[in-house]
This record gives sequence, structure tokens and C-alpha cells, in this order.
Amino acid sequence: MKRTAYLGLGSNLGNRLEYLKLAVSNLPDVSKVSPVYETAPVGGPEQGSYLNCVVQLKTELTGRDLLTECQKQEKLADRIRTERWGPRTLDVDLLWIDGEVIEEEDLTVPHPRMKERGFVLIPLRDLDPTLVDSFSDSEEVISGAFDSVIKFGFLSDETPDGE
Ligand code: A4P
Ligand code: MG
Repeated sequence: MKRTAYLGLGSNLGNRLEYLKLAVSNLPDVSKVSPVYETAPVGGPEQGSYLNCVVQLKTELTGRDLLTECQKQEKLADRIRTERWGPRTLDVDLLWIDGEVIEEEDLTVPHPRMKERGFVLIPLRDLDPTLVDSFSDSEEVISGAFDSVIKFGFLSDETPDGE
């Protein structure tokens, strides 16, 4: 049975937009892609701003399969892991799978920090406002991120109707 899943993508090194595009074109079962936002870095050392977006999948893949897909895209982007929350060519996080909770040593779903982060909630809300409204405090997080999460553009050349 196909379920809805959301992945969060971020890049703050090199050609940031190209890294996001490449990942979206290689990910399986993509059904929708949010606009791209330029976002101030949260946590970690002093580093450049990120481009972030969220991707919706309609997929039969398990959470474990999806984590493997996320890590495959990071490898393709030549990501080198230095320090936690440090700069990266590509970070792909598994945010959410409809109806599923996973608590394993190397995989937590829903993503443990997603509900505190404007750079996740704002693009996720573009794709699924009902889901984001169901999180307590999401309005406060989103209004607090007003200055630090700025619409940058779209990954494809087509803009959605009304934009
Ligand atoms: N892991 C556990 N659960 C998950 C999950 N749901 N999705 C494990 C993905 N990975 C998950 O991740 C560390 C380990 O988390 C993995 O081995 C995986 O098994 P990592 O990608 O190697 O390291 P990281 O990304 O530096 O750490 P972490 O804790 O995932 O960081 P976050 O919370 O993802 O934050 N600021 C802006 N503006 N935009 C950003 O995108 N990203 C971060 C990273 C910090 N600041 C940012 C941004
Ligand atoms: Mg990560």
C-alpha cells in the first residue's frame, strides 16, 4: 500500500540549487516538491545560509528503505561529514511517514527536531497545511522564522498556478 512520506533537503556548500535538483531527480516516488527557501543556519559552527525544500513521496518503501535512499543521495553529492550540524553539500532527512513511528538507534521518525524548525515547517506547510497545523506550536515556530526563511524560487522551471 502506498503511503505519504516527507523528506527534508538542505544544502549550504557549492552549487546549492544543483544539489537539490539532482537529489529530487534521483529520489524514487516523488509526488510533489515545495518551493525552495533560503534559510539562516540553525545550530553548528558559523556557516553560510542554506537552501531548503521538502519533497512528498507516495511510496511503498519502508522507513529503513527511505533512510537508505536519503543517504544514497548524500553520497552522490560527495557529502563529507565533518562536525554535527556543520556545512554540507546535501542533507536529506526523513521527516515523516503517514501513520508510522520508528524509534531505532539510527532512525527516528517523525524526525525529532522537525517541529521546532521553520526551515522544515514552512516548506512542509506549502505541501500539507493540515499536517503542519496539527503540530502544537507550529504557528509560533513559523511566525518566529519569518525573517530567516525567505522564498528563493522553484526547483523546476514551471511555477505553480497563481504564483
Ligand atoms: N537519523 C536518525 N533519524 C533520522 C531521520 N529521520 N532522517 C540518523 C535522517 N537521518 C536520521 O545524521 C546523523 C544520523 O542521524 C544519521 O547517521 C542517521 O542514521 P547526519 O545527516 O549524518 O548528520 P547531521 O545532519 O549533521 O545531524 P542531524 O542530527 O541529522 O542534524 P539535523 O537535525 O538534520 O540538522 N540550518 C538550516 N537553515 N537548514 C538546514 O537544513 N540542517 C542542520 C542539520 C542544522 N542546521 C540547519 C540545517
Ligand atoms: Mg541529517
